Formats: sequence, structure tokens, C-alpha cells
Amino acid sequence: SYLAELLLEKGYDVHGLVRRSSTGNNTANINHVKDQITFHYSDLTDAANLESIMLKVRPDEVYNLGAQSHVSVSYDCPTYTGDVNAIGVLKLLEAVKRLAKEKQVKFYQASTSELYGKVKETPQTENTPFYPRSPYAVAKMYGYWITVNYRESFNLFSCNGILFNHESPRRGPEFVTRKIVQGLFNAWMGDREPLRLGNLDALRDWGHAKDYVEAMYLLVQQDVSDDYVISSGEQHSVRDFCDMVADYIGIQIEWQGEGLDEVGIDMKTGQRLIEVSEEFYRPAEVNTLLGDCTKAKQTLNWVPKYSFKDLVHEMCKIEHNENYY
Ligand code: F7E
Repeated sequence: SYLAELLLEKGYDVHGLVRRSSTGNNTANINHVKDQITFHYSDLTDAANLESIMLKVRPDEVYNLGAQSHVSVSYDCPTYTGDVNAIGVLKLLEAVKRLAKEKQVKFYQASTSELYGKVKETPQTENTPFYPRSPYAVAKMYGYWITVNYRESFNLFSCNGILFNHESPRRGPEFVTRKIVQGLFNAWMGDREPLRLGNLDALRDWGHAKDYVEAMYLLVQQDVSDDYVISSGEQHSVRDFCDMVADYIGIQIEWQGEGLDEVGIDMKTGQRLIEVSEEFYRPAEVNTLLGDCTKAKQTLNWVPKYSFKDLVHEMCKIEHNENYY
């Protein structure tokens, strides 16, 4: 939705692909710009449909942000995740290649810091070897390399943004940042049920999605296609994120115990705010991610505007307003 907004602001004619749903479409994040976008029923698993839309719309730029994007869910739906996140990219690239015979078309692939998985070095750069740790990341690895391969084999303009975690108030509540914001606001509003989380020690490099769509756009505006790390360059744990949200609300959390027995207690009232549940642990965890985006800053002149604190505070502010009014 942030990318659609950015492109509309720049005067683009924006087209989007929609998967059909029997209960109506999930358009909450784009309702305010929906009338300015042309939608096409589609699915990344449907090659014929992708080619026909490509030849009908004849876009100048194609941004592939479509994916089964939840790492945990990729263990439940590994084949579907592979079909969409790996072979879906190939199908889209085939359609782009077909159109490229007739006109210039640029392709952007949303690659991910999950490719680094069990990290080989810190911080991670464009040259750090990959070690994916989930069906999601393994499928995304295919998407990354097929994008490189079509550039090198067919001279297509096809680039990868290796994006570290990007969050915002629009983030789905099944991802940890939004889950924490929602959970702690619910506690503040009187909910006595503790928020149940998985690995509190996981370290992530969290940036704001609004900054990251600027980087995607800049990648596509280059003369030569290439791959870039997009990150904040700062690392925080899941526990830090909880503390930052609590601080905004005006609660102080005291952490007690370790591992599965760890709990977060409201220092003032003694209420148990957070507890750890094995249910949210991953079969193979990515313990630490930290990006080095020097190349993007130097080559693209990309300048992120949000600090970690700005990001958390914006998420809290919007959550607060929605609860309050
Ligand atoms: O987990 C830990 C969890 O689900 C972050 C996607 O956009 O970014 C995202 O993937 C960390 C992990 O995001 C809970 O174990 C603890 O270590 O918010 P997440 P993610 O897996 O990093 C990358 C760049 C993508 O490409 C993905 O598409 O937080 N964690 N407790 C938890 N995570 C969740 N979801 N829920 C918990 O209760």
C-alpha cells in the first residue's frame, strides 16, 4: 500500500493483482487509494493469466511484492509457499521476458534478509553467503537467484532488494511487532490475559515500510540493474521491542525467569503482561539479523527517515488512536 501511494504521488498509472476471495477482498490498507488503482484478478501460480495481464497492461515497471510472507506459516504450507515464492517469480519473469521483446520493462523482486538465516557474518552485505532456515527462505532464495539469472541470461532489467524487516501501523497482527503493540495496548485497556510470545531473544533489524518502498523505487530508476541490501543498520531484540512499547504507554516491565519460564511483569501493579509459549517458537530460528546498506546509501542516495524509536512510536500512536476514539 505504501508503494502504491508513492507511485500514485509520482503520477504513475498503478495496476495491482488481486486473488479472488469468496468473502470479499482484504483491502483495508489501500481503501484510501483504491479508486485510483486498476485491479486485475490474478494469482502468482497462474502463468497464463500473468502473461495475458502483462501483454494487456504493458507496464514500464513491475514490482513483485507478492508472497506467502509468514515464516511460521511456511512450515504449515511448504508446497504452496514454494509455488508462490519461488516458481511464482519464475512465472512472472517469463511474462516480463515476453513483454521485453516488444518494449523496455523493469522488474523488481522483493528479496529478504531471511536469506541470510543462520548468518555467516555480521553485519550482512550483498556479498554475505546465504543460509536459509525455513521453507519461506528457501523459496525466496530461488526467487532471488532466478531474478539474477534472468538478468544475466536475457539481459533483462531485473533487480533484488534484499529487505530487512520492515514494519508499520499497517503490519498484520500475526507478525511480532504489531502483535506486541496490540497486546500491550489491550493490557493497558484492562485485558488481564497475558500476551503470549515466542523467542524473546531473537534480534532483528527493523525499519519502516514507508522508507523501504522509496528504496524499491530508487532501485528501479537505476540505468543498470543490481542487488541491494536495504536495512536500518540497528539491531534490537523482541524483548527490547516490548520495552519500547511499554515505555510509550507508561508501563515498566520487569523481566523474570528464563527461556520458556520467562515472564514480563508490570512493575507497578504486578500484572503478568507477557509470557513465553512454545507455540510461537520456530522449528529452526533465525537468531540474529543486522544489515549493512552502505551500497544502497552510496549508489541510490537512499536516506531512511524513521529511527527505530520513530517507528515504534508511530505504531503505538495509531494503535492508541484506534483504541481511544
Ligand atoms: O518474527 C520472533 C520470531 O514473524 C520476528 C516477514 O515480513 O521479515 C518478516 O519475517 C522474530 C522472529 O518476522 C513471536 O521467532 C517471537 O525471530 O515478525 P516476525 P520474520 O520472521 O522476521 C522478513 C524480512 C520477511 O521476509 C518476512 O516475510 O520475532 N517472535 N515471538 C515472534 N514472531 C511472531 N510472528 N510471533 C510471536 O509471537
